[in-house]
Amino acid sequence: MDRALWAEKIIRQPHLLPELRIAGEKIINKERISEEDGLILFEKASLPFVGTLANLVRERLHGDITYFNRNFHIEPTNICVFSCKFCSYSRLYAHKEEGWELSVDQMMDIVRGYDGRPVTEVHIVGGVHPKMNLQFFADLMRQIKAHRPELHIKGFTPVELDYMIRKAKLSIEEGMKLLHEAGLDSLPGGGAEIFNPEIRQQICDDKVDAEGWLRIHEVAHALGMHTNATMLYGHIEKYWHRIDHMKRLRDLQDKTGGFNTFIPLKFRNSNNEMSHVPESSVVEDMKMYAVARLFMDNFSHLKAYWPMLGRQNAQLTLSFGVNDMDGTIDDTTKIYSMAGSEEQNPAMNTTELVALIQQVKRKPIERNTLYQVIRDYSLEAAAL
Ligand code: V47
Ligand code: SF4
Repeated sequence: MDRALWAEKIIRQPHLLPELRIAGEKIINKERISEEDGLILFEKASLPFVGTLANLVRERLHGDITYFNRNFHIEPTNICVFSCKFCSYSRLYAHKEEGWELSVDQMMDIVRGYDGRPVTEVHIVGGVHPKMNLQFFADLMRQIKAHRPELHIKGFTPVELDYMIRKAKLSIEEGMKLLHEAGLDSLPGGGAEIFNPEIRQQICDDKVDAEGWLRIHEVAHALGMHTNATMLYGHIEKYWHRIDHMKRLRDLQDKTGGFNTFIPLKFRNSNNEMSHVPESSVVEDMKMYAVARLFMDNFSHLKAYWPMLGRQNAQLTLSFGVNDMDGTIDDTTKIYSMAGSEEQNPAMNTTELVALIQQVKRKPIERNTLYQVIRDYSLEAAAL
């Protein structure tokens, strides 16, 4: 059956709560849903209800296209001055013998290790090390660009940026301009967690707050950079905290249009101070993606980060609003394996990513960081 008819049918089913029908009608009519609608969808809608609508929106925007890229990560250090309770990865400076600290030369060796390989993006994120300052990272980026100018540098969360820019005694505008000129092309979505102070104070009270996070992204957008946004869900937050978080992002996107993609990040509970908090079920995960697709109407892309979700569940999200699978990763990140993800050595080659996407009848497209098409694998299916 045609997707739109299917959606029509699901909102016309007998005994449906009137509030759900109203929210569903808005979505079918391409109207924006309110915070109240979003909350009702989380609280009262069944998974098939939100899934059908999210799939409709996904296919309206992208058809069957599912993007991925060829990327690798550099994690300069896991030493961190902050102590987020959900973090399984960081070590305090006082215990620095348990962590790692890479020099610029060591990180350049990682970059050179990709010489001759068709990666398009390096993702640089780590802990907030008190001795790795803004000049250190500006030097790193200048060296990367001197070596491989076309490699897109997506790096640093507002947590790292706020710390290094303040320490350099620069304004956010000055610091971001300097880093952009040194080679920083875009920002990843990390550090957002849950914006609402009621939760933020309980899970990460000492790092940059919501206003600081949003301000840094706004400044980046003003400089012409694109950025991503995340939300760490499935721990002690309530549904309304998720809506509040997404609303703040939607408002900034209305203002700047600078966000590329939204990435809900599922809380994983191994080896951290929140290990007593159970992880969310797969039904909850799919609902999260579906409601995100419906609420974030001004975000073009919704990404499932497979190293955190596991590749099977990431594949499932492609029926719940997701149109982007991140990238090849090449076993270069430890954040999620240390937090208990089933992906202990996250790496997928393009053949595996393409197969994962095609197995659920979607169309794999390799993109660059800015979603320009590099290769359409659906045109060469027979060759795979
Ligand atoms: O901000 C840390 C999260 C984020 C845990 O922009 C955890 O393309 C779950 O933001 N369970 C950093 N999540 C990673 C990140 C990211 C990853 C991939 C792609 C992009 C992108 C951004 O990781 C942190 C935090 O929210 N995180 N610990 C944990 N135990
Ligand atoms: Fe540090 Fe980031 Fe871990 Fe928080 S999540 S402790 S800021 S590395």
